[in-house]
Amino acid sequence: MDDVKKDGAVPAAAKSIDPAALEMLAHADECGIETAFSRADHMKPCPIGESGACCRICSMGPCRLVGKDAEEKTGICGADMATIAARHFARQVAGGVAAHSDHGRDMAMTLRAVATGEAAGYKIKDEQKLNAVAGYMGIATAGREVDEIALDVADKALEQFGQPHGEIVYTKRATPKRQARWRELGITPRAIDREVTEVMHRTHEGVDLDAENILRSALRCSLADGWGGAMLSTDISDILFGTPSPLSSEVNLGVLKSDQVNVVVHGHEPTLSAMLVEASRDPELIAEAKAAGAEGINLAGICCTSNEILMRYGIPAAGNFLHQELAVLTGAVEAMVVDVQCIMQALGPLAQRFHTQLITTSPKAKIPGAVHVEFDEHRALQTAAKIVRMAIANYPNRGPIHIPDFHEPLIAGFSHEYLNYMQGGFHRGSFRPLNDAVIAGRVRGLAAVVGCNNVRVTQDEGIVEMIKRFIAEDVMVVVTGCAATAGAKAGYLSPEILDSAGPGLREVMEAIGIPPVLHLGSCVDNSRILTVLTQVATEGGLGEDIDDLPAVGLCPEWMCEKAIAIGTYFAASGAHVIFGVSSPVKASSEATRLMTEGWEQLVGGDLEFIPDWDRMFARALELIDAKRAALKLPDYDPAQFGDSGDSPFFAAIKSYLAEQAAEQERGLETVGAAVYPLAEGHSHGHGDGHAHDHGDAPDREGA
Ligand code: BF8
Ligand code: SF4
Repeated sequence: MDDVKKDGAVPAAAKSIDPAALEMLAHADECGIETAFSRADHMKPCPIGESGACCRICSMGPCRLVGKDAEEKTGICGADMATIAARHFARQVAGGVAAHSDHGRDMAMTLRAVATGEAAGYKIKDEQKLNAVAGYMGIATAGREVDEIALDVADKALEQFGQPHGEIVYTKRATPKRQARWRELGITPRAIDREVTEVMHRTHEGVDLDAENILRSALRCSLADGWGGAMLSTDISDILFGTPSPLSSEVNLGVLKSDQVNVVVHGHEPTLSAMLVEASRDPELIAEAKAAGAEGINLAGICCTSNEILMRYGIPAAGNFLHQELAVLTGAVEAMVVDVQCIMQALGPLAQRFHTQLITTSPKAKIPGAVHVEFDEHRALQTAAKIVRMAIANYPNRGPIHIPDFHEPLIAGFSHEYLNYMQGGFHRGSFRPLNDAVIAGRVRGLAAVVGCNNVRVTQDEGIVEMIKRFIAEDVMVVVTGCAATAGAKAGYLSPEILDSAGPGLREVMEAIGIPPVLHLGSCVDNSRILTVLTQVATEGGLGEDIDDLPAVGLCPEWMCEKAIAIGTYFAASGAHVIFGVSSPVKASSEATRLMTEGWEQLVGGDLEFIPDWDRMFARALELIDAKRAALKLPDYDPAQFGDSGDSPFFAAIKSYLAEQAAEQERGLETVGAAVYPLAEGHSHGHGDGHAHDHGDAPDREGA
């Protein structure tokens, strides 16, 4: 943000590193239309609220502690800066946990409806995952019907929200050391709703007034997300829609089609978007689209619902959070279908300036200017078909369109299960090759680059900078959420990117057969990262727990409360976490100290805020190398590994993609196909009902 002009406006070129976004922002200017990017020029963040120095918990305030001696001041009730900042932070955690976990609850309700035969259109697509989840929950599987097991799993999942006694069952999936530490500190989460409620209670006026204690409750609450709501969400989505395995697709606004009915799904839950996948492939509806003058129906996604259907069906991603308005601005979107979270109210008035129908679908989320078509899992397919028909009927209303011609190929669809499989085969899954590579120093460490876009920083810049620098330094990267989309738009999720990886990382990724940047899914799928890190920690040779690992979590462009909840549960699970943008507790040196040194002592992980990309990256490497030193691993030395050249494996992917590009030139649809060399022999279905065992031709159906 060094580029802010005197009038507060950010120069156009500094708004995004994505050429598609810049083209659309210029187009918006020509049309005289505002976007979040231009509104941010006229709306500076309030420095008091931004730094955590504003308390509006009761109506004697709002109390704002400002000035040089702000940290010596108190609010009217006597609350000091540390309490005020910690209280606000804890409420952000609770907000994020509530959002993710309510999503998880909806998934459990859908699973229950499927198990009882009330949700036509859905089915259990991954029985293996169902059995694994039943195992974690202590539910018997031997000799039982799938629906019986699924009903018990759904009920057990729902119990996690409000059980009166005990601990959240998935906390048992953490290392024994971690579980013991949580118990000792009294931060093992008990029930999801209870932890959210308790934070809201403690941070009510006049309850918990000790910043350390407030932040401890935030740790506990966040764990109810990471090892509760989010993890349940991921698992149940895998059960219902299939555990992801690699497939190819495309990303950016150029995936919208000038001659097709474009339906864009935006939001978070896969229940609706997965049904829209089915509807958009329905021959009857495709015929109706053709009758309306279109060549077909094109489904694309924004935000995390996009990640859900990208990971399992290869549906292309139109973009991340800051692309939502830009998609409508193309004039080519017949329907934008939204459910919950990260949906800007601005879409309402914006859609009205185009022919785009904005369709809200959740009873929890309505928007002025939108049409509401309520979705419920009992009539899912009919609702999806109705929505697609609305889009088709809208196609003739199109005005001029402007679709920027930017679309990048990408590989997505990595899951914990798939990584296990790649490293040990289907029956002897393992993380041994990766652990050995880290121990030897071929792979310097692991980094998760996750989270949002935020209009206060150049779109995608921090995310892409971190990914680029990490892989060049032989750090393996996993990505989720809008960060994954950012990385993909910049080309970092394409196999070509192996050429940008350091020599050690390159050699190992070729040997294991995975790219250096792995798309693990949506934001609830950050729980996959917890599972991966736990397995790396228990595999042997890298300590015993997550806080022993040379690993960091980064959220360069965080925007919402969910990101804060995620950062906090990673810290509570032992990871060092660095966020960008600005610190919501900056005003309090005490709260800042508690969340860094304080949490490191308590849980081995911490949460820092470093807005500068160079400093963020330097700090991340420092943390990785310090863990390597503590484990007495050899120093990382890039010179000791040579160029390995292309493995036959990657050569196969490259020729596959080249072939796809050629087919695309010939006008054939190729996105959404299984990445064959990667998926070969892997027996998980893609959730689209087409398992592709052993060496079939790539699955082109539905593409
Ligand atoms: O849950 S990364 S902007 S879309 S909050 Fe929202 Fe942030 Fe995107 Fe996904 Ni996650
Ligand atoms: Fe002010 Fe205390 Fe009320 Fe907060 S709770 S607004 S600090 S009086």
